[in-house]
This record gives sequence, C-alpha cells and structure tokens, in this order.
Amino acid sequence: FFDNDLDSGFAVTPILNSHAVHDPQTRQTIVRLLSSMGSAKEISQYLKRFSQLDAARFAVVKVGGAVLRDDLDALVSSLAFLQDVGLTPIVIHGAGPQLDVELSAAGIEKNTIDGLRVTSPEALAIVRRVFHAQNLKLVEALQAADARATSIVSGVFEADYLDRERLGLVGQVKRVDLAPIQASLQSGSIPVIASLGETVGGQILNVNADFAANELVQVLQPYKIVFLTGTGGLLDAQGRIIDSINLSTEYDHLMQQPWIEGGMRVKIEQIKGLLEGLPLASSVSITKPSELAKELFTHKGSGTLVRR
Ligand code: X2W
Repeated sequence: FFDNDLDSGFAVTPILNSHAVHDPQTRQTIVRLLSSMGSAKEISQYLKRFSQLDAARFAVVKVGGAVLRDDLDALVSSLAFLQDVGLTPIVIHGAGPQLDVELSAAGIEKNTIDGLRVTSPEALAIVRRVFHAQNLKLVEALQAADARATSIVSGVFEADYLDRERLGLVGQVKRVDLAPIQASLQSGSIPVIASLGETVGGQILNVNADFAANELVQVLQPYKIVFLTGTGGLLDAQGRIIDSINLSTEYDHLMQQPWIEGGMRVKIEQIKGLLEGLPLASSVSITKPSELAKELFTHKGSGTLVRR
C-alpha cells in the first residue's frame, strides 16, 4: 500500500510553531497546568522542543468517529489547549460509527471487505453528507471553545479506485496536496481534515481514515503521530491497556493471540506499515483525548506506544 509513488508538494516555507512558549511567564503557566502529569522539567523540555519544530512537522492526530461521538468535549479541550500554548496539531478524522447508523437508517446494509466499506453510489451520497457533518461538528465545537480551526473536506487526497469491482467507490490515496493544510497552519488554525478522496476526474471516493492518516504521515513525517480511539490504547486479553509494543520482537507473537480482535489486528498491521515508511526511531501513540497532553508532554506518556 505504501509503495505507490506518493508525490507531494512539500517544498513550502516552514512555518515555525508559535513563540508563545518562549515567554517565561506563559511557560510557567503551562507547566503549572500540566503539573499533575509530570515534572516541570520534562514538560518544559517537550514544550521547547515542539515550539522549535516546523508547524507541519509537530503532530498528526487521527480521530476515530467513535471519539467524535463519545468524547467530543475532551477532544475539543485537548486540542484547544495545544493551540493556547502555541502548538497546532493536524487533525484527520473518520466517521465509521456515524456512517453505520446513517447508512442503516437509509436501508443500506453494511458490507465490508478486510475492514473496508463497500461503497455504492447511493451509499457515497450518505458518506459525503456524514463526513461533512462530522467535520463541521468538530470545527464548530472547537470554535465554540475559542479555538481556531479550518474545515478541510476536499483538495488534500488525490485518490484512485482501490478495487472498483469489489469495493465500489472506495479510494486509495495517490497524492497528498498539502496546500490547504499549509494555508490553515499559516494562520495558526487547526486543520481538520475529512478522509474523503477525489480522482483526477473529480469523482469523490470513500477513504478509510486510518489509511488517509497513514498517507499524510508519510508525506509530513511529523514528530508525533497520535491515534485517538474510544478505548484509549490497545487492549490485552483482560481488557487492560498495553503500555508499549515493540513490533520487531512482538509482532508475530501478538498476531497469533486468539484474544486480539479483528479491528485491533487491522490497526496493528496498519501501524506496522506506517512505521516502515518512517525513520527507525519513530513511534505511534494510541491514546484517548483526555490524555493527549500527558502523551505529548511526559516521558511516561499515555495509552499504548507502538515502536518498530
Ligand atoms: C471508512 C471511512 C470512515 C472511517 C468507512 O466507510 O467506515 C472505508 O471503509 P473511523 O471512525 O476512523 O473508522 N471508509 C473505505 O474510517 O472512520
């Protein structure tokens, strides 16, 4: 999947993250706000490091549809907090559970192949509507919390049919256009991106949000890659969150475990593919919205850390 010749226009002027955190007083306030999570020293270190990054290289945060449904308030306050401290994450979201509901209400039966939704022309009309509605819901909630956010529902993912015969109007990303994202970052506004693609001919396609996030990550190579999920991490047989997974030593063993359910299996496979396109030291964090700051600003982090 990652071998397709991704082409990107990443020759843009870097936009540094805001200098707000260089102001000692602001920094002190932030450290105090986060003091329950970690030591002042580590929090300061992370703040400093993040503020020196090109804004497009700070963080890609993938938000599952379940989080938009169940945990919107925590999501909004976590993202707004980052903006308050001068950091702008790039947000890409799905809408899986919402699509299940709306398609079913329209009498369209759910059919997936390898976790991908078979999408007919009738289904696509609903997919588009639901993606737009979920995107606006998040953007408006951010704005209501005094955060600046930009709705991006097209123009980022140029796609091709993944398997038109079997899947219908489902896309595979061919090219990522960063221009809309850069424009948003330029004004310090959080880009909120829906995972819809379009062909060169203008046909809109349904793209799995994890796949779209992966493609975005390959192009941006951000410092932090965070998947926000309903569970807040990968769960073991007892339903407890697994602290960390080292794929180089644990992948085969993990995939053989009978308790790993289908969705998680797909997720681990996807993350493995994603990490293979990144420098060896990269990692992916899976956590929940209320623990995003802890994940970003402490050594211990939160949720599950997946390494190569
Ligand atoms: C996904 C897009 C939504 C998605 C779907 O139709 O469900 C395909 O399967 P979550 O909430 O992140 O799972 N697309 C092709 O991925 O949303």
